[in-house]
Amino acid sequence: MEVEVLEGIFDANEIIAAENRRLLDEHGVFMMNIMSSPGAGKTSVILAILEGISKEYSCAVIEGDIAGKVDSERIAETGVPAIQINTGGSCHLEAKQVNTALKRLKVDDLDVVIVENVGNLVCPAEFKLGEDLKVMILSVAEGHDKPHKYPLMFSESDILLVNKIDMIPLTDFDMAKLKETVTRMNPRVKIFEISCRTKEGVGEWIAFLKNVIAEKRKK
Ligand SMILES: Nc1nc2c(ncn2[C@@H]2O[C@H](COP(=O)(O)OP(=O)(O)OP(=O)(O)O)[C@@H](O)[C@H]2O)c(=O)[nH]1
Ligand SMILES: [Mg+2]
Repeated sequence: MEVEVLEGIFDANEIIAAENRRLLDEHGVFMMNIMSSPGAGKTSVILAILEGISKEYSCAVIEGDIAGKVDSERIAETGVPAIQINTGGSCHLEAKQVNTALKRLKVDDLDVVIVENVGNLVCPAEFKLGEDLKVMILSVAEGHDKPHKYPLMFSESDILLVNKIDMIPLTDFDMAKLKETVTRMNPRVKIFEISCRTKEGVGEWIAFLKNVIAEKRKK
């Protein structure tokens, strides 16, 4: 009899990610995985998304953090259900944690699930969760050289949100250089320049997202 070998945690994770995907597809639910370094603006972007779509779609948020429930409390204040996962030291979310959260959230009542991954530019890029869309955020204060240092995150993401553009005058951030590097690494990536503070560019990003969600729900 042949013995099946799972190549460590990555294969095991992919099997559960595929199960998450099946569960979401069965119920026509769209799930996005939001990733960035700590403080680049994940929770701010999620609040902006909820403001833009939660009247039209029934949404829920899964918050991943090493500790605490600060972010899930910020989401819950808006009236949108939020589940906090504390990884207890691990620097990324895994598919099995998301699977547990999805079962608690009762996906048949939902249209959109937004996952805020743990703040980190390395590990979250390696673990599929079963998402429809991988969204990464880079804030301008982090510098335009980050794709050279964290290539997997930039090449795996479907969307790059360059956040905090209101702060550009205070930095030496070079948008043209960033875009050139990222599109060389990942020609299919779609880039939006936004500020969650001034709301510049946010409308364009939300309009794009609404189209992507509507496309999935048509299927
Ligand atoms: N100036 C400016 N500040 C912003 C912008 N977006 C977010 N911030 C601020 O940046 C800080 C971090 O934002 P969060 O949304 O909490 O970032 P996060 O990525 O969720 O942080 P962690 O969950 O801790 O990794 C907060 O003080 C926000 O108010 C922006 O576009 N411009
Ligand atoms: Mg956050």
